[in-house]
Amino acid sequence: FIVGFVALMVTSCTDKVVEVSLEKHAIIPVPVQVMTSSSDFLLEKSVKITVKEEIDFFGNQLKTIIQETTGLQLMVQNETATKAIELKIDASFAPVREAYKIEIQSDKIQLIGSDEAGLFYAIQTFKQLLDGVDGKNILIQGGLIEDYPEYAYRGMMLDVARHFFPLADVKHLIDQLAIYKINHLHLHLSDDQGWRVEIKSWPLLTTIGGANEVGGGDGGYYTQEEYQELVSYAAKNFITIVPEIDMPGHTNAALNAYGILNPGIEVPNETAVPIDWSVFGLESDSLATPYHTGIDVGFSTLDIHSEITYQFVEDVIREIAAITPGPYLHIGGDETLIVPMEDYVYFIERAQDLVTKYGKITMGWDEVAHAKLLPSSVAQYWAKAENALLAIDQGAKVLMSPAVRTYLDMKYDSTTNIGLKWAAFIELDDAYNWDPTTLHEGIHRKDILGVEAPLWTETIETRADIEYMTFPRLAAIAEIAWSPAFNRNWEDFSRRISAHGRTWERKGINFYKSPKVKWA
Ligand code: TNX
Repeated sequence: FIVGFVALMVTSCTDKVVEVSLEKHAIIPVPVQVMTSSSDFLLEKSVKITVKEEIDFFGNQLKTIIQETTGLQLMVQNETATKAIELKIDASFAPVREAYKIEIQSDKIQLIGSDEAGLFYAIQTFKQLLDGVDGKNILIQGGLIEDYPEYAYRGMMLDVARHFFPLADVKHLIDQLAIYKINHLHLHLSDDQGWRVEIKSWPLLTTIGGANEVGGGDGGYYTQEEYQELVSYAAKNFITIVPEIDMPGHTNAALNAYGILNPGIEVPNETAVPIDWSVFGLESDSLATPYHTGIDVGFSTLDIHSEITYQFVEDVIREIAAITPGPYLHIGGDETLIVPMEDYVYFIERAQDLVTKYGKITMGWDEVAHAKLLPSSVAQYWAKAENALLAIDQGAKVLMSPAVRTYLDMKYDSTTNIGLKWAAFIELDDAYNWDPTTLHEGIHRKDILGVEAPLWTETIETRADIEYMTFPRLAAIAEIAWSPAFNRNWEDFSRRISAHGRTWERKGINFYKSPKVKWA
C-alpha cells in the first residue's frame, strides 16, 4: 500500500502541468513587443533542442538553463524534430544588432537571434520565463516576443581600485549582468588607493601600488593573464570589458611606486601611511608618495610637464590595448583639482593621441570635453551637463551616467548602512523614473551612446556589498538602456521586479528589499 501510494504521489507530481504566462511575464528589461496566441507549447522530456552545428554552443547553453531551472534533461541535436525548441541566427528581421525573436507555437518554439548576441539574449529572456517554474510539464503560453535594444552601449562600472575584488567576484557579477542584457563592464583599474592591473614595463605599479586599499587593507591586482581570463569570460557573456586607467589625477598609487612620476604632491596627512619597501625586498624611493588610505579625492596628479609622464602613459596604454579586444580605452580625466585647466587639456589631448595610436577609442569622464576631442571619442556624463554639451558640440558621443540617477554607490535612503550620499539618495523608483533624452536640454537621442551605472567602492568591501547596492537598481538602469520609453512603466516594473527578488533569494544573491515594491 505504502509503495503504491508513493508511486502515485510521484506520478501525480511529475504529471502536474505548470503554466508559464506570456501575458503576465516578468521579463526585465521589458521587451519591445509581446503578443499572445492560443497555440501553447508543452515543454516536457521528449522535446528536443535543435540547432545547426556551428552554433551548438547555444544549444548546450539552453540545455543547461532548462536543466537548472526545471530539472528537465533535453537532448540537443542537429536534425529537426517533431517537438522542438529551435535555435537559429537570421538577420533579416532585425532593425539593429543584438535583436531577437521568440515564437511559441504548439509544435515548436523558435529562438531567433539577428546575430550571436541576439540569440544569446533570446536565451536570457527564455530563461527568465522559466525562472521559478517548478515541474517537468510546462505549458508555455503561445505567442511572439520581438525585442531589440534602444542603446548599443549598456554598461556597469566596478571600481576595483578603492577596494580590490578577486576574479571570482567579478565573474559572478558578469553572470548577473548578462541576464539583464548589459553588454559592457567598465573596470576602474587604478586610483589613489590602488593600481590593479599588471603593467610589465612598470612592474612596481602592482607590487607597490597594488598593495593598499581604502582603510589600508592588502589590496591586490590582476596579472595580465588574469585580466585576459576576465575579458574572455565576459566575451562568452557578450560583455565587452572597458578598462579605465584614471589620469592625470587619481594617480597616487602610481606615485607610490615611481617617485620619478611625482611632481611633488602631498597625500592628506590623516590618511597617509608610509610604505615599508623592505617588506617587498626593495630599496625605498625617496620621491615616492605614501599610501592614501582615505577617500578624499583631487589631490594627486602626474607631472604634466615631464616627458617621463608620457613615456609612462604610452607604455600603460600600449600594454592595456594589447590585451583588450574591445574598442574602448577609458583614460579617466575626472577631478584633477590641482592642475590648471590649460595643463589638464594638454595632458588629455596627448593621452587621446596615444589611445588612438594604439587603435582604441578614447573614453573619459565628462571633464575631458574641455580638451579638443576627436568625434569618435566618448565623454561619460556624470556631473556637469555643460561638459556633456561641450563634447556634443565637438561631435563626440555621450555615455549617460548621471550621478543622481545611476550611481550605485549612493545610499537608497538615510538608513542604508553602506554607500555615500553626496549626489543623492537613490531609491529604486529614482533609478527607474528618468529618461536619458529628457534629462537635459541639448542632450538628444542622437548624441547618446548609451547608459552606464557606476559602482564606486570606497564603502563597498565584499561581494555581498556589491550585490546589495547593485540589485535591484541595476535592473532599473538596464531597462532604461534597453527598452523603449513607451514601454516603461514603474507600476509594471515593480510587479516584475518582485519575481526577480524570488530568483535572487533562490540563488543567494544579496539585494535591497526596497519598500517601494511588494516583494512576493
Ligand atoms: C566621484 S564620479 C568620483 C569618484 C568617487 C565617486 C564617489 C567620478 C568621475 N569621480 O572618484 O569614487 O565620486 O561617489
